Amino acid sequence: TMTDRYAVIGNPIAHSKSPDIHARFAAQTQQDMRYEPLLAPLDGFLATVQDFVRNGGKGVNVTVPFKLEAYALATTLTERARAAGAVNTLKFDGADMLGDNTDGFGLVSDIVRNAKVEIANKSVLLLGAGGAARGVLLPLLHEQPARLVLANRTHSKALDLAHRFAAQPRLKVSTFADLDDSFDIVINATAASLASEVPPISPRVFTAHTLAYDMMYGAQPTAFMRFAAQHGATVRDGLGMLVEQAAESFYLWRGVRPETAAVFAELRAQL
Ligand code: SKM
Repeated sequence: TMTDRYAVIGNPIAHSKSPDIHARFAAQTQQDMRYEPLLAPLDGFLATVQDFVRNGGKGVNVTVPFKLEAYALATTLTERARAAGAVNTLKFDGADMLGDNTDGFGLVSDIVRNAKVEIANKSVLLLGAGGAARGVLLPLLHEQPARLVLANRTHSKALDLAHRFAAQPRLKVSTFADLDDSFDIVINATAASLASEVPPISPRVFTAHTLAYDMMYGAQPTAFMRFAAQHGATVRDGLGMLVEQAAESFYLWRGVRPETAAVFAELRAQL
Protein backbone atom coordinates (compact mmCIF):
# COMPACT_ATOMS: atom_id res chain seq x y z
CA THR A 1 0.00 0.00 0.00
CA MET A 2 1.08 3.60 -0.62
CA THR A 3 2.16 5.90 2.19
CA ASP A 4 -0.52 8.58 2.75
CA ARG A 5 0.64 12.07 1.78
CA TYR A 6 -0.05 15.36 3.54
CA ALA A 7 1.35 18.85 3.08
CA VAL A 8 1.27 22.45 4.23
CA ILE A 9 0.58 24.88 1.38
CA GLY A 10 1.58 28.54 1.60
CA ASN A 11 3.63 31.30 0.04
CA PRO A 12 6.22 31.62 1.50
CA ILE A 13 6.48 28.16 3.08
CA ALA A 14 10.16 27.46 3.83
CA HIS A 15 9.82 28.90 7.38
CA SER A 16 6.95 26.55 8.30
CA LYS A 17 7.44 24.27 11.30
CA SER A 18 4.46 22.11 10.32
CA PRO A 19 6.52 19.42 8.48
CA ASP A 20 8.70 19.01 11.59
CA ILE A 21 5.68 18.91 13.94
CA HIS A 22 3.76 16.36 11.87
CA ALA A 23 6.82 14.16 11.34
CA ARG A 24 7.14 13.98 15.14
CA PHE A 25 3.42 13.23 15.56
CA ALA A 26 3.61 10.47 12.91
CA ALA A 27 6.65 8.84 14.53
CA GLN A 28 5.08 9.03 17.99
CA THR A 29 1.75 7.50 16.91
CA GLN A 30 3.34 5.13 14.35
CA GLN A 31 1.26 6.45 11.48
CA ASP A 32 2.52 5.57 8.01
CA MET A 33 2.41 9.01 6.38
CA ARG A 34 4.50 11.77 4.84
CA TYR A 35 4.03 15.51 5.32
CA GLU A 36 5.82 18.00 3.12
CA PRO A 37 6.03 21.77 2.56
CA LEU A 38 4.37 22.86 -0.71
CA LEU A 39 5.04 26.29 -2.15
CA ALA A 40 2.09 27.41 -4.30
CA PRO A 41 2.45 30.33 -6.72
CA LEU A 42 0.34 33.27 -5.53
CA ASP A 43 -2.09 32.63 -8.41
CA GLY A 44 -1.77 28.85 -8.25
CA PHE A 45 -3.42 27.57 -5.06
CA LEU A 46 -6.15 25.59 -6.83
CA ALA A 47 -3.75 23.98 -9.31
CA THR A 48 -1.37 23.05 -6.49
CA VAL A 49 -4.17 21.38 -4.50
CA GLN A 50 -5.53 19.54 -7.55
CA ASP A 51 -2.06 18.29 -8.46
CA PHE A 52 -1.46 17.12 -4.89
CA VAL A 53 -4.77 15.24 -4.77
CA ARG A 54 -4.03 13.55 -8.12
CA ASN A 55 -0.73 12.41 -6.65
CA GLY A 56 -2.25 10.73 -3.63
CA GLY A 57 -2.63 13.69 -1.24
CA LYS A 58 -5.04 12.91 1.62
CA GLY A 59 -5.05 16.31 3.32
CA VAL A 60 -3.33 19.66 3.66
CA ASN A 61 -2.78 22.47 6.09
CA VAL A 62 -3.22 25.85 4.47
CA THR A 63 -1.40 28.96 5.60
CA VAL A 64 -0.88 32.56 4.47
CA PRO A 65 -2.17 33.78 2.03
CA PHE A 66 -4.49 30.95 0.96
CA LYS A 67 -6.93 30.37 3.85
CA LEU A 68 -9.77 32.23 2.10
CA GLU A 69 -9.25 30.30 -1.14
CA ALA A 70 -9.25 27.05 0.82
CA TYR A 71 -12.54 28.13 2.41
CA ALA A 72 -14.03 28.73 -1.04
CA LEU A 73 -12.70 25.40 -2.33
CA ALA A 74 -14.09 23.19 0.46
CA THR A 75 -17.20 21.21 -0.45
CA THR A 76 -18.16 20.76 3.23
CA LEU A 77 -17.31 23.12 6.10
CA THR A 78 -17.20 22.56 9.85
CA GLU A 79 -19.05 25.09 12.01
CA ARG A 80 -15.80 26.59 13.26
CA ALA A 81 -14.47 26.97 9.71
CA ARG A 82 -17.69 28.71 8.69
CA ALA A 83 -17.43 31.09 11.67
CA ALA A 84 -13.75 31.74 10.95
CA GLY A 85 -14.48 32.40 7.28
CA ALA A 86 -11.18 30.67 6.63
CA VAL A 87 -9.85 27.13 6.32
CA ASN A 88 -6.45 25.93 7.55
CA THR A 89 -7.16 22.19 7.17
CA LEU A 90 -8.50 20.30 4.16
CA LYS A 91 -9.28 16.58 4.17
CA PHE A 92 -9.72 14.89 0.80
CA ASP A 93 -12.11 11.98 0.39
CA GLY A 94 -12.82 11.16 -3.24
CA ALA A 95 -14.35 14.30 -4.75
CA ASP A 96 -15.23 15.63 -1.28
CA MET A 97 -13.06 18.28 0.38
CA LEU A 98 -13.83 18.86 4.04
CA GLY A 99 -12.71 22.29 5.24
CA ASP A 100 -11.93 22.84 8.92
CA ASN A 101 -10.22 25.53 10.95
CA THR A 102 -8.15 24.32 13.91
CA ASP A 103 -6.48 27.64 14.80
CA GLY A 104 -9.02 28.66 17.44
CA PHE A 105 -9.01 25.19 18.96
CA GLY A 106 -5.21 25.45 19.11
CA LEU A 107 -5.32 28.80 20.91
CA VAL A 108 -7.94 27.67 23.43
CA SER A 109 -6.15 24.39 24.22
CA ASP A 110 -2.85 26.16 24.70
CA ILE A 111 -4.40 28.65 27.13
CA VAL A 112 -6.63 26.23 29.05
CA ARG A 113 -4.71 22.92 28.99
CA ASN A 114 -1.10 24.03 28.68
CA ALA A 115 -1.02 27.43 30.43
CA LYS A 116 -3.78 26.21 32.80
CA VAL A 117 -5.70 29.49 32.60
CA GLU A 118 -9.48 29.11 32.50
CA ILE A 119 -11.34 31.26 29.99
CA ALA A 120 -14.78 30.53 31.47
CA ASN A 121 -16.12 33.51 33.43
CA LYS A 122 -12.99 35.57 32.72
CA SER A 123 -12.67 38.91 30.96
CA VAL A 124 -10.88 38.55 27.64
CA LEU A 125 -9.51 41.28 25.36
CA LEU A 126 -8.88 40.28 21.75
CA LEU A 127 -6.73 42.77 19.80
CA GLY A 128 -7.18 42.77 16.02
CA ALA A 129 -10.07 42.18 13.63
CA GLY A 130 -8.33 40.51 10.69
CA GLY A 131 -8.18 36.85 9.75
CA ALA A 132 -6.26 35.79 12.84
CA ALA A 133 -8.85 37.33 15.19
CA ARG A 134 -11.80 36.07 13.20
CA GLY A 135 -10.30 32.56 13.18
CA VAL A 136 -10.31 32.28 16.98
CA LEU A 137 -13.47 34.17 17.93
CA LEU A 138 -15.99 31.32 18.01
CA PRO A 139 -13.79 28.85 19.95
CA LEU A 140 -13.07 31.62 22.50
CA LEU A 141 -16.80 32.41 22.87
CA HIS A 142 -17.56 28.70 23.30
CA GLU A 143 -15.46 28.76 26.48
CA GLN A 144 -18.07 31.17 27.96
CA PRO A 145 -15.91 34.10 29.01
CA ALA A 146 -17.69 36.65 31.24
CA ARG A 147 -17.02 39.09 28.41
CA LEU A 148 -14.93 39.21 25.28
CA VAL A 149 -13.94 42.68 24.12
CA LEU A 150 -12.80 43.06 20.53
CA ALA A 151 -10.58 46.07 19.78
CA ASN A 152 -8.90 47.07 16.56
CA ARG A 153 -6.97 50.03 15.17
CA THR A 154 -9.66 50.45 12.50
CA HIS A 155 -12.75 50.48 14.69
CA SER A 156 -15.20 49.83 11.84
CA LYS A 157 -13.48 46.50 11.12
CA ALA A 158 -14.05 45.39 14.72
CA LEU A 159 -17.71 46.44 14.46
CA ASP A 160 -18.10 44.48 11.21
CA LEU A 161 -16.55 41.37 12.73
CA ALA A 162 -18.67 41.58 15.89
CA HIS A 163 -21.74 42.01 13.71
CA ARG A 164 -21.19 38.46 12.37
CA PHE A 165 -21.55 37.21 15.95
CA ALA A 166 -24.52 39.40 16.81
CA ALA A 167 -26.23 36.64 18.80
CA GLN A 168 -23.36 36.62 21.34
CA PRO A 169 -24.25 38.98 24.24
CA ARG A 170 -20.82 38.49 25.83
CA LEU A 171 -19.07 40.00 22.81
CA LYS A 172 -18.36 43.76 23.02
CA VAL A 173 -16.39 46.14 20.84
CA SER A 174 -14.05 48.93 21.91
CA THR A 175 -11.67 51.35 20.25
CA PHE A 176 -8.02 51.12 21.34
CA ALA A 177 -8.30 54.57 22.92
CA ASP A 178 -11.35 53.67 25.02
CA LEU A 179 -9.73 50.59 26.62
CA ASP A 180 -9.40 51.45 30.28
CA ASP A 181 -10.35 48.36 32.32
CA SER A 182 -8.01 45.53 33.18
CA PHE A 183 -8.49 42.05 31.71
CA ASP A 184 -7.73 38.51 32.85
CA ILE A 185 -6.53 37.52 29.38
CA VAL A 186 -5.25 39.79 26.59
CA ILE A 187 -4.69 38.15 23.20
CA ASN A 188 -2.72 39.87 20.45
CA ALA A 189 -4.09 38.83 17.06
CA THR A 190 -2.75 41.93 15.26
CA ALA A 191 0.24 41.74 12.93
CA ALA A 192 2.02 44.50 14.92
CA SER A 193 4.60 42.07 16.30
CA LEU A 194 5.80 41.35 12.75
CA ALA A 195 7.02 44.95 12.63
CA SER A 196 8.24 44.84 16.28
CA GLU A 197 5.39 47.16 17.18
CA VAL A 198 2.80 47.11 19.94
CA PRO A 199 -0.89 47.95 19.42
CA PRO A 200 -1.43 51.44 20.94
CA ILE A 201 -3.33 50.39 24.07
CA SER A 202 -3.21 51.54 27.67
CA PRO A 203 -0.97 49.46 29.94
CA ARG A 204 -3.89 49.51 32.38
CA VAL A 205 -5.33 46.49 30.56
CA PHE A 206 -2.58 44.43 32.29
CA THR A 207 -2.38 43.43 35.95
CA ALA A 208 -0.20 40.94 37.82
CA HIS A 209 -3.00 38.38 37.22
CA THR A 210 -3.24 38.92 33.47
CA LEU A 211 -2.17 36.35 30.89
CA ALA A 212 -0.89 38.25 27.84
CA TYR A 213 -0.87 35.96 24.81
CA ASP A 214 0.77 36.79 21.48
CA MET A 215 -0.33 34.56 18.59
CA MET A 216 3.12 35.17 17.04
CA TYR A 217 6.23 33.34 18.18
CA GLY A 218 9.97 33.47 17.70
CA ALA A 219 13.33 33.04 19.40
CA GLN A 220 12.80 36.27 21.35
CA PRO A 221 9.73 37.63 23.17
CA THR A 222 7.70 39.90 20.88
CA ALA A 223 7.33 43.66 21.45
CA PHE A 224 3.80 42.98 22.75
CA MET A 225 5.12 40.41 25.23
CA ARG A 226 7.83 42.80 26.47
CA PHE A 227 5.27 45.59 26.91
CA ALA A 228 2.89 43.30 28.80
CA ALA A 229 5.66 41.89 31.01
CA GLN A 230 6.85 45.41 31.88
CA HIS A 231 3.36 46.03 33.23
CA GLY A 232 3.27 42.89 35.35
CA ALA A 233 1.48 40.38 33.11
CA THR A 234 2.44 36.74 32.59
CA VAL A 235 3.31 36.30 28.92
CA ARG A 236 3.07 33.47 26.42
CA ASP A 237 3.81 33.29 22.70
CA GLY A 238 1.97 31.39 19.96
CA LEU A 239 4.24 28.35 19.66
CA GLY A 240 1.87 26.23 21.74
CA MET A 241 -1.06 27.33 19.57
CA LEU A 242 0.87 26.20 16.47
CA VAL A 243 1.53 22.75 17.97
CA GLU A 244 -2.07 22.35 19.21
CA GLN A 245 -3.67 23.38 15.90
CA ALA A 246 -1.40 20.83 14.21
CA ALA A 247 -2.49 18.11 16.62
CA GLU A 248 -6.14 18.83 15.89
CA SER A 249 -5.54 18.66 12.11
CA PHE A 250 -3.65 15.40 12.62
CA TYR A 251 -6.61 14.03 14.58
CA LEU A 252 -9.04 15.02 11.83
CA TRP A 253 -6.94 13.19 9.23
CA ARG A 254 -5.77 10.15 11.17
CA GLY A 255 -8.29 9.69 14.00
CA VAL A 256 -5.41 9.56 16.50
CA ARG A 257 -4.54 12.26 19.03
CA PRO A 258 -0.79 12.87 19.36
CA GLU A 259 0.82 13.98 22.63
CA THR A 260 1.88 17.58 22.28
CA ALA A 261 4.01 18.40 25.35
CA ALA A 262 7.25 16.76 24.19
CA VAL A 263 6.86 18.10 20.65
CA PHE A 264 6.31 21.60 22.04
CA ALA A 265 9.48 21.32 24.18
CA GLU A 266 11.53 20.08 21.21
CA LEU A 267 10.33 22.93 19.00
CA ARG A 268 11.02 25.49 21.71
CA ALA A 269 14.56 24.19 22.09
CA GLN A 270 15.10 24.63 18.32
CA LEU A 271 13.94 28.27 18.10
O1 SKM B 1 -3.07 27.55 10.68
C1 SKM B 1 -1.70 27.24 10.72
C2 SKM B 1 -1.37 26.29 9.58
O2 SKM B 1 -2.10 25.09 9.75
C3 SKM B 1 0.12 25.95 9.55
C4 SKM B 1 1.00 27.09 9.84
C5 SKM B 1 2.42 26.95 9.52
O3 SKM B 1 2.83 25.88 9.05
O4 SKM B 1 3.19 27.91 9.76
C6 SKM B 1 0.55 28.26 10.43
C7 SKM B 1 -0.89 28.51 10.67
O5 SKM B 1 -1.37 29.33 9.61
